[in-house]
Amino acid sequence: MKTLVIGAGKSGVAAANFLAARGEAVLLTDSNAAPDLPYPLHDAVARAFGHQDAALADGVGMIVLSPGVPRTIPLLQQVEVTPIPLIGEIELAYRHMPQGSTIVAVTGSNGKSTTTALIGEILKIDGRQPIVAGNIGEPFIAALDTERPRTYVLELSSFQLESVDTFRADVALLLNVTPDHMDRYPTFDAYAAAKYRIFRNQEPHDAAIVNASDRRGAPRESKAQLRRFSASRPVDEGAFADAADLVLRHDGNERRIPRASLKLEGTANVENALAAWLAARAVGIDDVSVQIAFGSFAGLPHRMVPVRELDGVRWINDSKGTNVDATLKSLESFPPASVWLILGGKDKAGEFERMRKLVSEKTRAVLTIGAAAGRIASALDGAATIVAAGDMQGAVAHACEHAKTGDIVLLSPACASFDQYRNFEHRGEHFEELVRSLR
Ligand code: UMA
Repeated sequence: MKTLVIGAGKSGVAAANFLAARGEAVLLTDSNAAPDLPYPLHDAVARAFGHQDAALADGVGMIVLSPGVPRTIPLLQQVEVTPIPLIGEIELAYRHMPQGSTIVAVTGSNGKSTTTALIGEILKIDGRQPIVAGNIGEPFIAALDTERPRTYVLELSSFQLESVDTFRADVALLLNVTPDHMDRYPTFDAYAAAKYRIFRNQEPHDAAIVNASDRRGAPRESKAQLRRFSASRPVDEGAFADAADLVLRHDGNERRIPRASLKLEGTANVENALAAWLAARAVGIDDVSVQIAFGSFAGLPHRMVPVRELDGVRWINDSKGTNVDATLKSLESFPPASVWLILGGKDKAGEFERMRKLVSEKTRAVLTIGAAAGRIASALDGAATIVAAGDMQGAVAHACEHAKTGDIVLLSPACASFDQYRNFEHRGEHFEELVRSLR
């Protein structure tokens, strides 16, 4: 029986190619008649582009769903009554992963890409040759080594976690849960529940790493060993920051790494580093490798990247600030009344009202762009000067004309990018390009 793969983006094309290369019959569908295929498609993959009706499921033994495609699409509602198993690309890869492989899985509303990359860096320095994949870029199925056991560091989004089933992480990290993707989930609890699936199937020898300030912690039924991290208070079994040190406590032993050896800045990154250290410990990595990686890891593109200083104005690309909490964290680090903040993009039903206090304290003006501009303007009405800039070019031009020495122009849009861009990287690159061409 053939497999139906829904969505011809990175995950779908990688899944279809993987199955076709194994000689399995695959039908790949996309609602777009001419999807922009991210990789060349295997010749043996049948295509149904431009329509997604229930007839596509005829003679299908399994459905592989792309993370960006919600379960509410008519095709899936129609096949819901038939017992066709539905999985995601993460589950598919897991089922084909050689025995003896190790999975470190990272989720959270913010910080997951940085933490995933940092754990990858630590493992690399320790000589582990890890494979870093998932939401961070290359799909798990495309990165899978079917020949020999490897250590995988996977960034997993709530979308990807919705469709895992037998998947089990040796080490599962939940960094934080704050509202995001409220256009996809009916309630915050539904979104949080998807994130908690990262702890699914964990066994007593596995580790569950959670934020000590998250009142939910790990699920009550979890058998895994619980480790907590906190940037603000000591924890007994876990990692925390005190004045000058990062501290890890386990089984009555305590190890310290000077906080100053961490190259990344900001409280959010202290939490990410503590979580990464706990993950590294859980897979048997030496603390020396952790400290070296803390000192060398400079962060990822599109996250608080200083692009340029021009006439005393600093331009910063934080295009990865795709939800309200990410933008709030970024904004925190600047002096009062210094920031020209570019906000907007595809509206994910974010609660922009929660930004009123910090925006009124930190910004000179808010420059709105994209589809969410109207909602942002009404949510922040009276808290800041709002300029309807329309698009990125308009925002950059306005900031360039009005910003004075000592000001900061920050792109941290608190929205997804898909109304005007392919993804947040594309948006960040456009911003950097516009900023570099300023004279
Ligand atoms: N499509 C349909 N039917 C629909 C809706 C969409 O066929 O009803 C098609 C679209 O026309 C498009 C394809 O589905 O051709 C897109 O699939 P996708 O949105 O799942 O995107 P992929 O390219 O497969 O990328 C996905 C992740 N994207 C999303 O979850 C939205 C990527 O995360 C991830 O890097 C990649 O898999 C590899 O694992 C990006 C992301 O934005 C970075 N993630 C969100 C986030 O971080 O906030 C969750």
